[in-house]
Amino acid sequence: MRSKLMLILALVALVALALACAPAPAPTAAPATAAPKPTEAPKQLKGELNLLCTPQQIWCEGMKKEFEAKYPGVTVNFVRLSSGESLTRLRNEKANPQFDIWWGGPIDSFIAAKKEGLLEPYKSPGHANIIDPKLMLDNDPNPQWVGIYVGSLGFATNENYLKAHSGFKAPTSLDDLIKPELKGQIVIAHPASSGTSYTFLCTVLQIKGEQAGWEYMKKFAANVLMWTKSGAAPAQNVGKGEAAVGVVFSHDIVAEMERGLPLKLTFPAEGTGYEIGGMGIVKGAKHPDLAKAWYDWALEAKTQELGKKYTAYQGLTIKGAQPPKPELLQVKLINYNFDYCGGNKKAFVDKFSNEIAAASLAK
Ligand code: S7P
Repeated sequence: MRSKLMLILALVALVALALACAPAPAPTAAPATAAPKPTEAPKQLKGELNLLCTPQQIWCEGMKKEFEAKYPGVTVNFVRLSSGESLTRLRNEKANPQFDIWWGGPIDSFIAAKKEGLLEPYKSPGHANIIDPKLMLDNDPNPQWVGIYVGSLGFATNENYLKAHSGFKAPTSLDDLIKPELKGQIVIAHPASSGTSYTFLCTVLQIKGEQAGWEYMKKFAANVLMWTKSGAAPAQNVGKGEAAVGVVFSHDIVAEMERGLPLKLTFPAEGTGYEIGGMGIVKGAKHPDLAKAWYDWALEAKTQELGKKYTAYQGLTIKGAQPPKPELLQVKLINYNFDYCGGNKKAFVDKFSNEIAAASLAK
């Protein structure tokens, strides 16, 4: 699976390069009755779309503006919530849904949402353009979620901490994170609120096996200074020098490095966990036509390429879309089992909250 994903991403990058270098086709006269381009906005689309947005605020704001520019009759109201919070919100609003579409955040939570009957099936024409439908699309005849990006977990280490501690090296394995020298020096989000942190938890359980994995998490928790709400926040905490190491999606670490924070990015040599960022229409959405319009639009190559404008550097899921930083997926990935992690999300989060975080927070 891992090597297949890397091969696919490499092929996509090659095709994109070939297309970029190809000579422009000779212009041809447009037929008098040319059909409108598929991306052209249907004039009748009007109303308010209520978007549950899980990626970073800057990207949510950017995509709202982009969609409103394409559909001038539509206003997008969005709330940015982390993955776990989003799931709780959808669960609590099941009888009277306030959101039309959920865009972004690892698909583990979408798989969990589907299991609870919180999503609506939708067969988008855009599904035909998914790079790897087996991996990136709900394999149900009536799919309820689709992948819109791909991202790998990394470690962010403060460069100044490295300079000041000559014997200390940036972590390159899970076991480096549980060394005594990192006591009180790690920041990560809480897996109950954050999809990033849940990806880390489920990565540990898969690499180590459940029993050893939970033992590992106890030792890991002893080194954690702070459990944040949002998954990307630890890159800022570490960049500001509040702790030595953060566990964050690598594209979020790179975005903070570009904003000038002194961070070093490393990966666990045994392989790292990764996310497929998801999207799904909320069951009982009050504006289903607008939700479908967003869904279709989000599966266009040009839309996916907008991410980099808003410092979102994930890999992309649509054929022909040029990934902004393909190197972030050229790392050793584990064979992450999304069904296992999505199906067990509630049980694993509850176990973590009751047995590990409670003890860690009581310190
Ligand atoms: O947009 C960046 C990103 O890291 O945000 C999502 C993240 O999981 C959402 O935050 P939480 O961890 O707080 O749930 C990722 O899907 C995405 O790549």
